Amino acid sequence: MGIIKDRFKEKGDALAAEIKDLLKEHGTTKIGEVQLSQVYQGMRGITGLVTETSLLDAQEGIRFRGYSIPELREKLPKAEGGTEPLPEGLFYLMLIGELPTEADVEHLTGVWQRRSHVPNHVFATIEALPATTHPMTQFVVGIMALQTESEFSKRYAAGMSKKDYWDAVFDDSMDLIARLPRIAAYIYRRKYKNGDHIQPNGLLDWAGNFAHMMGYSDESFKELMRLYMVIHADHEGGNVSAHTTHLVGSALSDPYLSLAAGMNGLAGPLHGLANQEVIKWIYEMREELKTEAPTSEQIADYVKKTLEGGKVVPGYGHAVLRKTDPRFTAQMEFGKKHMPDDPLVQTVWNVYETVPPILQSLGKIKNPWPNVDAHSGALLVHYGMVEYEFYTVLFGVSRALGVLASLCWDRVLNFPLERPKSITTDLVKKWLKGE
Ligand code: AMX
Repeated sequence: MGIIKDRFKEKGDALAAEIKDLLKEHGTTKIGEVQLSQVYQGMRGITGLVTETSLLDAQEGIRFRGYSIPELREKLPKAEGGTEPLPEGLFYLMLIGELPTEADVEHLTGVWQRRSHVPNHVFATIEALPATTHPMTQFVVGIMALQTESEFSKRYAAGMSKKDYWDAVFDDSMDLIARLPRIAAYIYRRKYKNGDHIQPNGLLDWAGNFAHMMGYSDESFKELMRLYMVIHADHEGGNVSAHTTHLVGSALSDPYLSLAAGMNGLAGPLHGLANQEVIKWIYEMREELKTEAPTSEQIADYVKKTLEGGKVVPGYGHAVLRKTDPRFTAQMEFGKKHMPDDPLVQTVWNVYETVPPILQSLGKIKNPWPNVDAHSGALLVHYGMVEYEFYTVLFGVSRALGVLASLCWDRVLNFPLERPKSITTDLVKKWLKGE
């Protein structure tokens, strides 16, 4: 643990010094203009955040520290006998800014294994909720129950120096990441498998062990989890889950409080919940059409019906991206390799052929292409994980990697409390009248 923490601090101090110089020289440089419409329309296109872990290009998709998803699938270390990247490696890359060696990844696997113990009161708190409670609610309650373990809040109460904030946030982030798979798997087995829980396997990697604890022993499901945990981890800083975690963390709320806040945002249907909505939408379509393999014409009719009902087609569109999401493509490649004949997966591909031209023809949708959520559910169903309400929890476990790596950076760079200015429409009217 010491090694990675020291490396992080070294990188953090170096960048903090660079930023100081940069602001001294260029602090008053203008980097953009803001139009009134942007203020009213979700701040789209306004640059207002620094997030070091990843950067989104509207055409190319996400790059983590400069590496695209196909590059990561090639360059990051793999599990023995596997071909998909290990999420430990991606976390190392986001945190340190350099590709890890096999030894770095092995080290992180060991650190997370050693820190993965979840105290009993967390399970008892989850048990206090009705089993019917949405898995995302159970997940957030579990994270909040775990907040009793926060080093940051204990050290802050004891008068920790400002200089040490990063250190406590780092420790909390590592503990949280190590423990989340156990909490998530507990919720899964509680809600869907009669509370028949599976003990962790200390010989497995982080994602492999997560698959194991959920009850999936198939080697290719473990590979899917490794890929899934990598591609959902981060999508620069402005998305709801990343931005919320960062914002709440800026109040010096500890990583448990900050992550729980971000996860509440991920639970929204326009954000992380879209993956459950996609599979629900496909199931409803199959039921209505009474076929497992709807034709392109049938899909097109169903899409039109969805739109006429005033609903969005889930899994399509994006606030920033303007092309097919490379995270969709990575999952399509996984599907082509492991389950090319699966009818549900084929329906996802058929929807991909059919939906974009229809959305495009409406003229108002900025991105008619699929996002990450359009594919993930069908792959999970293939392995028997049909409980689609749970899918956003998987997304959340993965997203913790990115938002917590970023939170470590926020504190090592000493970012201040976030507090943008808001206005009233009355004030806008006065401005426009020149008052
Ligand atoms: N189906 C139908 N209409 C859509 C649409 C879709 N998939 N995507 C966008 N639109 C509509 C919007 O609702 C909006 O309509 P309005 O003007 O009548 O209100 C119009 O097209 C313009 O929207 P936009 O500028 O293209 O998108 P946005 O930045 O406002 O929203 C997003 C982006 C993702 C919320 C939107 O595309 C959407 O609702 N998609 C479906 C839900 C989804 O897949 N979300 C997951 C996103 C990825 C993630 O966070 N996991």
